Amino acid sequence: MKLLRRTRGHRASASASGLVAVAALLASGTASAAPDAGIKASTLGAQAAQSGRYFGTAVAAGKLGDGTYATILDREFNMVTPENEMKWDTTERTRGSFDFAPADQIVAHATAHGQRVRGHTLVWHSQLPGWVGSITDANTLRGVMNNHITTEMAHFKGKVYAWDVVNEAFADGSSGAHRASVFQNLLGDGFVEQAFRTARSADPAAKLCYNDYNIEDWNAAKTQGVYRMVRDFKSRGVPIDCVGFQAHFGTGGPPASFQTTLSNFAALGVDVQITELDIAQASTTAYANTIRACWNVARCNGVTVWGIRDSDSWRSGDNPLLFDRNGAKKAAYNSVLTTMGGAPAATTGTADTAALPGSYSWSSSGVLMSPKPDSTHSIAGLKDPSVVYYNGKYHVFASVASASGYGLVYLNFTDWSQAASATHYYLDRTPIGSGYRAAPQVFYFAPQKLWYLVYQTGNASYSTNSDISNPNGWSAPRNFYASMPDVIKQNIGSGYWVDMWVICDSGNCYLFSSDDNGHLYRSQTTLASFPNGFANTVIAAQDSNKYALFEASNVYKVQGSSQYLLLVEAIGSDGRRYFRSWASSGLAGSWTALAASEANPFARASNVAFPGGSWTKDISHGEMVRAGYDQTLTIPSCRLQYLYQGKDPNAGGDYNTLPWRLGLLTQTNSAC
Ligand code: 9MR
Repeated sequence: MKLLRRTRGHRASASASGLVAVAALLASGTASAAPDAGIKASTLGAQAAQSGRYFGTAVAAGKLGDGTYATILDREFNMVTPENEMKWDTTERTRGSFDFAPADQIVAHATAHGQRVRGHTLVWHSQLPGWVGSITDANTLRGVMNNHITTEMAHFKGKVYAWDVVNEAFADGSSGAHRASVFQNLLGDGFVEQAFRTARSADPAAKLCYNDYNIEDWNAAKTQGVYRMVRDFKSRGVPIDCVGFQAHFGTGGPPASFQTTLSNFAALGVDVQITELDIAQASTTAYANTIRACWNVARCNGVTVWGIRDSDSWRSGDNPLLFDRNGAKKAAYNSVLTTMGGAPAATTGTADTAALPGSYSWSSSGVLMSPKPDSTHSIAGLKDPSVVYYNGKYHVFASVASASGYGLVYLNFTDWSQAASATHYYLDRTPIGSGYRAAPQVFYFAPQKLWYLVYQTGNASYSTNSDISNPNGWSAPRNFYASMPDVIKQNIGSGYWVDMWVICDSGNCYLFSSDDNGHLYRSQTTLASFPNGFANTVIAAQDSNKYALFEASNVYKVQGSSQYLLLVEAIGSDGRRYFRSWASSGLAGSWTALAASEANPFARASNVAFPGGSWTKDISHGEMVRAGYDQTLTIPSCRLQYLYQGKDPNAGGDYNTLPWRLGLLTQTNSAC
């Protein structure tokens, strides 16, 4: 993003510079070798994702406020199962009166951190309120069961990836038959089929699973009973998508036949998952054998452990989990990670996690969004997009530029194919007001339950809103700083103070900005003080060639890893815009080159394919499509997408009147 009323473009001077200097970033190191295939991640979720799988955990709503617990949860796991909060005795304790508040808390946390949710469980004989158990009439029970399934699934529609529709319907022992329960006793074997059919109608997009324990041994009568039921369902078209194997194991771990069991079920045409894994005393071999059994079966698409620390376990006396009571990784953790193909992080200091590769290739869409001038807004360029996916929609904020200056616009749509037809809301008609407002960045600040829109006005400014989809809800601009920090005044030269960017970790928030003069600045405040208190402004990175470290910086947290990603827009030797990238293990840390040169860029016309026609040679100011939407700015570790501005390569003239349009890059060299 450029400053208002810039009259001079950069292309001539950039070409004159003739080359891009080798990065002279403060405290930079050497680029690590690009992993060419099979990246070794150092967290469970990121490594599972390398093979398209997930790694999940059971979560208790009451523990989300525990810092150690939440830190491990958000670092390691990309699927969560509410341990008790979606069960009948919580959600419908009295007939017809539903309480989803505890589960909503977990779902909100998961969504904000880019984690998917497994719904557990709709129909189960246990943790069932007394009033259901007292029903004596089949029709009443059928109605009650269907209503429970429909109401709960409707509430979480679009937010739950897979449901344990029925849990533990089969008896232990040698019968291979259903266990006694109020459902079985009044409705017979058919209650399971009824539940699955009702579930499919309630949320056709959710995966529907049957979940049980002691069905891991292929030779067990219970396993055979469940297998016959699934085979029968598949042969008659009863909707079932997956079978969950709880895997609550004794010290020896899984039975020898576990992999056979998983592959035999998968051969029926269902996905299989390990849904509640814990192993008494957590032997490394027992955990490795369990993971290997799943990884050897293509349709085994995820593992969930039943809790984080031993102290969180329902069988805590057995110390069955991957983290000890203090939250330290146990030997079993490293065993699981290496069995999946990952590499344990170094225990001390250094940038340990290589979640992202060292080189990139992309495919670009055509133009997805163009200016929509109206009677009071004549617009040349649509620029600087910020995007979050929230509540089933992409929400895009962007600059609109013209000879008369800069403003902001908002649009939303459900799918990229709908972007072109979205309505453009001009934010100068809201309390944000008119005048110089540009380069927006949007995120949800979870501690305050408020959306923030950060933008430049000459100062670094922000507005807040409780509803991202309501353009009129934004507050009037406020400034982060009383005035330009001294270090910027001293270094900005003839540049401009642009492109403010906020990102927070669990303790602090950081405000990055650029000066179009080769400096990236960083200020800091505490999470508790945000949005106030930004101070200690320092130069986070610099380059003696200002075009090599120009503007439009983005900083992200890589999901399931301890890696942060820095992108900075540069102007290449051909005068075209492109992005360079660096990684760090901390937001205030030093940045190590990732894909940071013109020859090995993060995103440049040279590593982007344009299947629909090459409409731009500039890959300029934009934002990654995030995995979540909160202040941690978490992005996925694979299949990255970047919304950017590009323009007709033949267009020229005053910078503010260039015909910028928005397009989407999708990573094509992802290992997963
Ligand atoms: O871990 C759960 C524990 O907190 C509850 O008290 C218990 C109540 O039955 O349920 C535990 O989770 C169970 C899961 O829902 C179904 N499979 C067996 C799990 C361990 O008992």
